[in-house]
This record gives sequence, structure tokens and C-alpha cells, in this order.
Amino acid sequence: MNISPLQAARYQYNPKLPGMLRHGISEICVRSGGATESVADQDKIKALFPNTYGKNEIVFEKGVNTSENKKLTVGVILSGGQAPGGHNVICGLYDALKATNPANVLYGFKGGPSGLLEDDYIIFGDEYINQYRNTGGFDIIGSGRTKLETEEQFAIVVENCRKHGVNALVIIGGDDSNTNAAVLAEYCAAHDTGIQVIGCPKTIDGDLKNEDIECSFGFDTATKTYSEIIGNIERDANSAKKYWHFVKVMGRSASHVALECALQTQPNICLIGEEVAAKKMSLAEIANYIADSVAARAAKGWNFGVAIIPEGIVEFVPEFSVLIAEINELLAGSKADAFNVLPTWEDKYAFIENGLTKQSMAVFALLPQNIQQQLFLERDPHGNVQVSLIESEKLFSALVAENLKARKAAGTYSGKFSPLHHFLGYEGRCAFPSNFDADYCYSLGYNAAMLIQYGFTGYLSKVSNLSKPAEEWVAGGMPITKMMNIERRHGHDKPVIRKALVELEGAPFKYFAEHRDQWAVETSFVYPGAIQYFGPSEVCDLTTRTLALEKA
Ligand code: FBP
Repeated sequence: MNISPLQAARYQYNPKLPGMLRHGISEICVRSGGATESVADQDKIKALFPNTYGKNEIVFEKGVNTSENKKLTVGVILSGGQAPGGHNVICGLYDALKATNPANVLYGFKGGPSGLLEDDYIIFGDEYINQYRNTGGFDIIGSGRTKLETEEQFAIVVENCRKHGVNALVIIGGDDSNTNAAVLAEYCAAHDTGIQVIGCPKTIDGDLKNEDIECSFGFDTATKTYSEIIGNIERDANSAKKYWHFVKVMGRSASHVALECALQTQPNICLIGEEVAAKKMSLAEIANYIADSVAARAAKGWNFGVAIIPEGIVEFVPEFSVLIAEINELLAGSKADAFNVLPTWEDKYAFIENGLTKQSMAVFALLPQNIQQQLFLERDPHGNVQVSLIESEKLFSALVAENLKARKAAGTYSGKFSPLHHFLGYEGRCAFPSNFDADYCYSLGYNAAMLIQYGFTGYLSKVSNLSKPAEEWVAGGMPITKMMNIERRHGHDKPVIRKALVELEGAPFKYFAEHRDQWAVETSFVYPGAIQYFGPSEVCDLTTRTLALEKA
């Protein structure tokens, strides 16, 4: 493997464990908290998880290790989108298993959940795993988005585990994967398989978060990577003084990534989807809000600026959601064929005009033609519009340009508006993990091994007190059912882990809201620079601004 000097140096980094896991394995014991209840729909969740519901929260502490001394064979998978630090979860798991008993074995099932179904695996050894310590990416075993949710699939998983003597599985994934981990744990318990299942909270989106999960891993590094780039763009904007940059950032529906990047870089504008929904803002109102900043800055002679647009923004604009629902209906089933055979865009436009309500047609007519066409080109496997693929950075810059044209005609604006567009997503998902993510992930994996050793199942590896130095972090486990409620998904009631949206009453949003009016007009840019791995702790071991504000 060809490695860069940074990668070679990162191999030497020793991830920091929570103080309570730093004693030898023989000195880690369990303190039990109280029994738990799901966050909502207790009776329904309890009925669905009779074997794993209501278990105690647990915390590890210094004491005599009382776990049963048996050989462990563990399987691990990475599930869903990449997030920096995934490799370290596996390294922490591996190291704890080997420290407990050198005969313990760790299987890595390849390509995500499908590896478990297809029995595609590797067995980890020192030489292989050492190449991945403190590195980004999921290439150690690969990842995938196959959903593990049916009884037929579970039966195959159990059969494959039995074949190799695997007595525990660790599932590293987001809210859906951890929901499925809980269902699999229940299945394994109900069928007396003896297979334990432990989850680990992953996603750069930051939406796997609740009173038990302070943050998902990967969010720290991804937002630092995006913030470095946004800071560089801001500095370029402030140097050339001639462009407005519209930067879309990944994060699926919730706006946690956008908000964190705004807190780190202080751009002129950052849209927050959850606020747009709460205020029921229209596209025109959002464009007007951005144009106010453009015009105010132009009046000072500053025809430049930076606007951050969250990936999921359009889903939160009520009139846009209605439009999407109508388009999905318009093209449902065989109706799509009638649309697809129409030869020209004019013909298609007439079809659309005929099919949409007047209100939705008015919204549609507002959109630039390339966005209009995107809405009809990109469909998901169910035939629905793929909202996440809409180039919302271009949509909003076009709407702002229209708004400014009207202001110019009215004589209220005389600036110059030259927009440039960026989309930051994949650039951050495989970055070398920050010290925070390297430490947090290693701890999650190490902790998962301790949960397995003590016989827990249906638990999420939980490390908390994360805004403090690692020494003070608290390691333990929480039953996944505690985080669940019932939600309607694809026409069915399903037990799921609740996705966390940005809290408009939370400290991070409030801080942003207090400062944004000034940022909109002044040039208050902050240039965070690259992630620092080596140097003073106050530079290298910083958590996100979100976490710092939440735990202030
Ligand atoms: P997870 O929810 O699986 O962690 O993935 C997050 C994410 O990076 C989103 O921010 C983004 O919308 C999506 O994955 C992109 O998916 P894909 O990798 O399939 O293009």
C-alpha cells in the first residue's frame, strides 16, 4: 500500500480512551443504571421487543471484571454512507477482543449488511488492521446500503454466524441500521441463538442524536473538513471581492451540518431547513432574505459573500413539498410513460401545466428551467422525485438573481451579482478522522467489545460527556429500544429510532440566530484552516461548536 507521510504519522497516534476503560480489561466492571423505557409508544415497542425491551442502562467503571471467561468470535459490518472514524471503531473492537483473550476472533463482513447475507468476509489480523489505524474511509471491509430487516434475512444471518461460531455482531451504522440491529437482536434472543447484537452510532449527518447519543461519529471530521473549505472560499471571496458563493453541504434532511459549518465559519447566510419549515417560508421569501444581504453588502461596495445551503432544504419549504407530492402523483405508475414519450420540453411543460394545481404550477413556474427539468429526470426506484439531487444552491442563486433584477428595476439596488456554486459532500466523508473522531470511534469499538464480553444484546455502544477531555468520557451501553418510537414509514407503522432535527430552541441554533444579522451585512468570516492532528490540545482536540454550545 502506498502511504502518505501524514498517514504514516497517524499510525503512531494512540487514540485516547475514556478514563474508566484505561485500566486493564480485568479491572473493568459494570454498574447498572435503572430500567429503561422507550421515548414514546412504550406499550407498542414493548410488545414488539418482548426479549430486549426495558433493560438497564449500564456504565463501566473500575472494579473486578466479573464477566464469564469464554472465547469470543465476533462479526462486524459497516453500514450506509462513509463517516470518518469507522476504521477506528473496528480497531478498538479488535484491540479489546485481543486484550481480553488473544484467541478471540474478529470477522469483518464485506460490503455492508450484504456481506452477512452472502457470507463474504475476512478474518482480521494485526498486519491487516494496522494499515487502517486512524485513517478515514470504510475501505477496510467496505460498506453498503442493503437493509437487514426481514425474518428471512435474519435466518440467513444466523445460519452464517453459526457456521463460523460467531457469537456476537457489531453493526456500525445510522438510525436505520441501528433500528435494524435492535430488531435483529430481538430475533436472535427470541430464537435462542445465543448471538448478541451491538450497535454503534455513525453518520456525518449528525441526525442520530438524542439524550443518550451526544453525537454520531464522523460529524466532527466532516464538518471540520467542510468548514476548512468554506473558510478558504470565504477568504477567496474576501480577496477577489467579486463573487457570491453558494455552497450546498451534505447532511440529508436535517441541517446539523450546515449549522455547524456556519458556527465555524460565520458566512453571510446559512439557511436552516427546520426554521424554514417552522416559519412556513416560501421560495420567494427565502430568496428575498438572501437578496437583502446581497443588497445591504452591495450598498457598502461589497459585491461578494458566502451562503451555505443545507442539502435537504427544499423538503422543508411547504409549497415545494406540495409540488413534489403532486409531481409524484402526476407520474405515478404508467402515467410516467405518457410523459416520457412526449418529444419536446414544450410538450412536457404543457402536460405538467395540465396536471398540477394552480398553486403548484405557480411554484413550478418560478424555478429555473434546468431545475424544472431535474424534477422530471431524476427518479428513485419507487418513481419519486429525488429531492436530494436537486441543485438547490443553483436554485436559490437563480431566484436571488431574479429578485435583484426587480430591485434594480425599482432603483433599490445597483450592485453586481456574480454567483458561483459548490457542493460539499463526498469531500468530507472519508477524511482522516480528527483526534476527536479517532478517539471517540476507538472508544466506541473498545466499549462494544466490553458490552459483548458482559453478555449484553440489543445495546448501543454509548460514550458520553464528549465535550470534556477523553479522560472524563463515560463509557457504557444503552438498550436501543430506549431510543425508539413508532413512525409511519412507506404506509406501515414501524418501530424506529427517532431522527434528530435541528432544535430551534437549542443553544447552537440560538447562538447562530443571535449573530446572523451581523454576519449577513458585515464580513465576519472565520477561517478555520485544516484539521490539526499535532500541536497544542486547544487546537487539536476541539469538539464541534454544536457540542460545545449544547454542553456549555
Ligand atoms: P448515512 O445516513 O448512511 O450516514 O449517509 C449520509 C450521507 O452522506 C448523506 O449526507 C447523503 O445524503 C447520503 O449519505 C448520500 O448517499 P450516497 O453515499 O448513497 O450517495
